Amino acid sequence: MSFAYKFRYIVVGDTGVGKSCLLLQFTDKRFQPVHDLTIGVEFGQRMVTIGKKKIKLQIWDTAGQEAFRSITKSYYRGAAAALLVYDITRRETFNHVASWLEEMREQADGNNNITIMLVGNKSDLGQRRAVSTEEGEQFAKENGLAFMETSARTRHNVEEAFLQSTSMVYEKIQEGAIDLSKCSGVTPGVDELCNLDRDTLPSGA
Ligand SMILES: Nc1nc2c(ncn2[C@@H]2O[C@H](COP(=O)(O)OP(=O)(O)O)[C@@H](O)[C@H]2O)c(=O)[nH]1
Ligand SMILES: [Mg+2]
Repeated sequence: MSFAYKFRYIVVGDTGVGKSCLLLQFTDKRFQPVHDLTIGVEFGQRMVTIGKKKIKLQIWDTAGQEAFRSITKSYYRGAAAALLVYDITRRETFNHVASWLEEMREQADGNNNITIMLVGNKSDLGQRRAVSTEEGEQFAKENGLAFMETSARTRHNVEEAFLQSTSMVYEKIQEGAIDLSKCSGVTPGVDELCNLDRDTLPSGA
């Protein structure tokens, strides 16, 4: 199916916070109750519609590598958007958010325009909450991130987290704030290429 743009997404955060489950819920509308590092796929894909434009999201998962601190630079490179996930019931996963952010920005390779959404996952476990919504919001505000609390179990805000960040990337494209020739994580699709001036395209495109 044709699309206007393809956005490369990455999901980061401590092991066990629900990254693979968020991806599975978004692409497959399923929940995986057992934490199994080997279940992580390399990436999942889904088409969304923003305004009238079809946008293909290609979402990369760490596939368990985060547990061994062995995520490679190529994982971060050329990401249009990132979900930075912590678990609202485990304080230490929130404490590590700052170092994930630092790592992501270090590895971004001059792509300073990555859209980052801070995600407090497992909102269905409110009775075991160890990080307040306000703290999450505050951290996001101070660091220029979008913020949302989600549940990969109940699907609460899963769709919204992806759609809101996709809209943010799309707005940046509209404003000309994303340089498509750099490794921005945004690839124009055939739909969009047809609207561009053919003289400006590389030969063979
Ligand atoms: N209650 C609840 N459990 C969740 C949620 N998201 C993930 N889990 C559970 O948390 C564990 C780790 O999830 P997983 O996606 O493998 O974490 P990852 O290491 O960050 O990829 C699994 O047992 C999931 O079933 C959620 O929103 N609510
Ligand atoms: Mg995983």
